[in-house]
Amino acid sequence: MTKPNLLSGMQPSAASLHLGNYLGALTQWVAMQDQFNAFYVIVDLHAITVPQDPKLLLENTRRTAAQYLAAGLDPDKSSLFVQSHVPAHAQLAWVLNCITGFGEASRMTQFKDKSQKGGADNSSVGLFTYPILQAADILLYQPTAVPVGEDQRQHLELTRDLAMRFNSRYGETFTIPKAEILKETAKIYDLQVPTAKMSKSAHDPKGLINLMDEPAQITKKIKSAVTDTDGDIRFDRENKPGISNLLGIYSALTGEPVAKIEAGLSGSGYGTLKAEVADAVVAALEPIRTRANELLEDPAELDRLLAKGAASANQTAEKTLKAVYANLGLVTPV
Ligand code: ATP
Ligand code: LTN
Repeated sequence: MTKPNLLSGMQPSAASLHLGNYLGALTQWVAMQDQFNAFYVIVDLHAITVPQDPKLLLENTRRTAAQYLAAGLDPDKSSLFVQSHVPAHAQLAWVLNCITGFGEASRMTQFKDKSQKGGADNSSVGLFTYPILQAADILLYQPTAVPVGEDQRQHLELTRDLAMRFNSRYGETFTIPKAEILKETAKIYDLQVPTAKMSKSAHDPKGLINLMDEPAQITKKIKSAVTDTDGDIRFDRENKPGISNLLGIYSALTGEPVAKIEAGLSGSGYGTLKAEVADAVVAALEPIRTRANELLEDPAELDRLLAKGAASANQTAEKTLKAVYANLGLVTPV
């Protein structure tokens, strides 16, 4: 039986992914590779909707790819590729731009948030049409499932609306995709501000654990994590956010339920909890960092793996784009 298709995407926006990206998204993507024919795209064309330093964009795209491969995305099972290597993304985006209402695009809250921060005059038209390019990313691969965080729900709704609109105007062309919202329980918080989600835009780098951090750095950050003064190792997100975050990280990494971890550590101090969490994080991330660095030392091999992903993605994407053009009434070139 053929497996259903799946697509997800990530921006190449930092030199390192963080523990939240890893536990909240990446480990779930890795787990989904067996049940699905998965396409994972590094969206460099989305990244340029805001100003980018070309050198950093180039470096971060390779670094992002290396970390995904190192964490277990298997190029023999899934297609990992760079968006700009598959021209059909930009081509389908144009078509979808032409069936999206101006008001409809104006209602996207991510654009409103991002453009308010930078001021309307500093926002590009590309940022405005970002969700339409995202719809193209998805619809080209006819996926049934699109695993994303809660913040992407509105973009997925737009994608579904555009797919249904195109199908009803021009005939069945697209599979209607469904958002698979990633587990809220896998949410990781900042070590210094444990009520805020761990984010690469954190003000204090001490709150952020990067996949590419050295073990000593990781241990130091966990040992200086903010806790509380009551001395109890107990999960209570509201009153004990720091301890709850450490327990959540420990549980996500070891697969042990929080209650069992609490019981095992009853009577111990916060120092013991921190030491155990630090060991678990280092043990999980060290092989990933090592493998990612190996891949980065051999850019030719990395580029070869990305070319293999792009070849497979191009095949599927081209087929969809051909059907779209034909159904629209564009003359097929001989
Ligand atoms: P930023 O750091 O700018 O807020 P981000 O780190 O959230 O960005 P994204 O590219 O938006 O990164 O997210 C990539 C994936 O990682 C998404 O699926 C998102 O849900 C997940 N993710 C991001 N941060 C966390 C977190 N703290 N805990 C769990 N999952 C997270
Ligand atoms: N907008 C998404 C990244 C993204 C994406 C996609 C996710 C671009 N294209 C297609 C899923 C499917 C984000 O900011 N996380």
